[in-house]
Amino acid sequence: MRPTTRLRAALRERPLTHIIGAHNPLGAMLAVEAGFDGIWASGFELSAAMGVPDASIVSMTQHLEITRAMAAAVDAPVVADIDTGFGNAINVIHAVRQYEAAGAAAVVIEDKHFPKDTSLLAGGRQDLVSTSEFQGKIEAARSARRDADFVVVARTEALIAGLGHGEAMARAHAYVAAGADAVLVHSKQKTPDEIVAFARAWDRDIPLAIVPTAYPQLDEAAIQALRTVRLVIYGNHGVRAIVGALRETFGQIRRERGAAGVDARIPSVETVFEVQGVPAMKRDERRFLR
Ligand code: SPV
Ligand code: MG
Repeated sequence: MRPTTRLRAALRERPLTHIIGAHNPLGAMLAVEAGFDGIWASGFELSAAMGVPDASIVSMTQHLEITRAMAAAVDAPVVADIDTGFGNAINVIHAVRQYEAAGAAAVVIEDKHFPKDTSLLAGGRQDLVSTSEFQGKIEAARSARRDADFVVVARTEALIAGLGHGEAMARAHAYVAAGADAVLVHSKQKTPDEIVAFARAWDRDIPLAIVPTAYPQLDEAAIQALRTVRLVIYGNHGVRAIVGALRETFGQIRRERGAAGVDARIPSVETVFEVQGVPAMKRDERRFLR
């Protein structure tokens, strides 16, 4: 089954689909190995990996090529975080065609102005485009897709921008009217209250998606009990784990002036061989190298 069809069916039929952020094929492969249903091609993760803020600094081409590489590395659906769509509705048309051709199963487009600022930053610039302008972007995304199963997710940042439940709900309804296949509602509150209130009030047969980074206490059992949220995105746990692991290991090698202390506690070179597909290459060598 195509990843687009698989994702669409999962959102329709399964109580909860869970995906996690990655910014390279290795991360995508480890996510699938861990049992995730798909990959979140996170703009925040890739920006951090490139050493720059998540503020429309990484180009569409850079994000597109990483998305393509991840989609080629795993069978699981890749959900592309395309921020604002890199401009207006015309940029969205171009982006959707490119991401679909790159093997993404879905795009998530958010209703902030381009250039954007990252959502979880205290005091970040969170200015939204008008509801009508964003409806045009969703309609443009729908019209640009070639595979009817390619999923277009509309993301509202109304709660992030502090505009409140009413505005978030009005925008979500407007985005569904424009043809969104799902609505991502994001929050940076440290408690899940505003997301829970939104999910309980949601009365459309269109799945909600959430990113429970700021409120991790809302676990999957609680999310599933809400019934209206059918996609959970773990946004940035991979890159945060990497920052911690690299600091710890690099620091220890410098402090101890040698690698003996870290050697036993970090994965072996053989483990990395396994992950990067060396056993399959060896089988191919035996078969094909004459
Ligand atoms: C990302 O992972 O790039 C996201 C989620 O968009 S967040 O960083 O929480 O905005
Ligand atoms: Mg993002």
